[in-house]
Amino acid sequence: MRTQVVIIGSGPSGLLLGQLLAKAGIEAVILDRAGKDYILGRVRAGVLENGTVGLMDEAGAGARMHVEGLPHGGFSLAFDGRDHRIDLADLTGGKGVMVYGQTELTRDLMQQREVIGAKTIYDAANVRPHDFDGRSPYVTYEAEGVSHHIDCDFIAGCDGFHGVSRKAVPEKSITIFEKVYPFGWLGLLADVPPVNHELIYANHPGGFALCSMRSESRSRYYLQCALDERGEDWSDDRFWDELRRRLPAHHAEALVTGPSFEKSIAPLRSFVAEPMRFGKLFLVGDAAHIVPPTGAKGLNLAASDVHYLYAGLREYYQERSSAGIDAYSARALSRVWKAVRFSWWMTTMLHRFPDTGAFDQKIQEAELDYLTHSRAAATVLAENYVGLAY
Ligand code: RFL
Ligand code: PHB
Repeated sequence: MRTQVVIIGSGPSGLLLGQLLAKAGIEAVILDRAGKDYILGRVRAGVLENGTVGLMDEAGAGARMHVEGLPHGGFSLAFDGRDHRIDLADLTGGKGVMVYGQTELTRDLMQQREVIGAKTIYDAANVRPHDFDGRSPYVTYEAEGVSHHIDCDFIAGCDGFHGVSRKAVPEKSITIFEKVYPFGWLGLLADVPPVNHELIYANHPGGFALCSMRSESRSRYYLQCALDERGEDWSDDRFWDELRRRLPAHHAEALVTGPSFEKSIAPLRSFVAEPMRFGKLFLVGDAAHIVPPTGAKGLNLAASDVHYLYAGLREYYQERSSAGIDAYSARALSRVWKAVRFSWWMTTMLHRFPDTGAFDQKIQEAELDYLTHSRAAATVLAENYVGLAY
């Protein structure tokens, strides 16, 4: 088989790239080691920047998001028993974010891919990129015990943090930057109305808490937890009690609880692999970088990578110019590092670290106080939260 671009990974970055390339008349085959239901069963991000919304529209997959997504013009920082609203719209000249689950975004992209009849191979085993440093790259995989081989012009590694693309690059050609945080997030999903119409990021002596949502009737809540804790140790009652404790009293009283249908723990890390291009192989999204979820940037960074790569590939095929693909890594990384910094800063400001001393605690309190009393400081937060320009 031959195609123009092989995309490894059918998560949001692979699907978005595939859809945009198809719109530009560029043929791509997507390979994923998992099945469709497994991919759609993963509960992850929930906040989309305007740029991500725009790319979904450009991909022809934005219709349901505009009906069911919840546009938000602000969020709350809760500390010291009180709420402090960050008015995103006022601080950024009318911008905001869209609350729409990654699962739904992925479902919409998969559906559009079916509509246009583009090829996706699920449950592909032993997917391997080859010869991306040479002239004739190709990808091999196995399906139902049979080996396959796809020749292509380019390979897009959209296969997430644990994927095969980054690992296929010789160690000496790649530089890794990493920071692991000494805690995780315990997430819970339940069909109860959200405690507040906007998100609440809470800093509390007992640890960080986040109140988010998926719809008017489905809530997504998170609690900072120790790394050695297990989801099974947290009954629903224990989770709700702890969440109430970490919220200002008026929210704690208003919290509607109910049975959860998803509960999982995610470790927090910052990770960047440089560069993001190796000959004809491009790393995209989580395959190249991970951020702690505190800034809601993971999925949005995957989308901005796709934007730069798509622009480069379109230029290559339509204008016979390699300028865009040559600039891909530098362009993407420049935006990635700003989001890595923002996510690290939000994480540092809002969580309790096991080794936080009295001095660090005072600095955290001063930072939150400054942020909620200085328009200049709040503007810096808002501008990053809604997403920096591409
Ligand atoms: P994905 O979504 O991980 O998709 C990668 C796809 O590649 C496939 N794959 C392979 N296919 C073939 N061969 C292989 N060897 C393969 N290895 C993997 C996988 O099956 C999968 O389908 O990466 P992508 O597309 O770059 O998208 C990135 C986003 O998913 C990610 O940035 C966010 O979800 C990160 N993230 C969060 N981001 C936020 O903005 N807010 C959040 O609340 C949030 N929560 C999370 C998260 C990521 C988590 N992870 C990675 C475990 C919570 C969790 C638990
Ligand atoms: C979510 O809704 O899952 C969510 C929202 C904001 C974040 C992280 C996760 O910062």
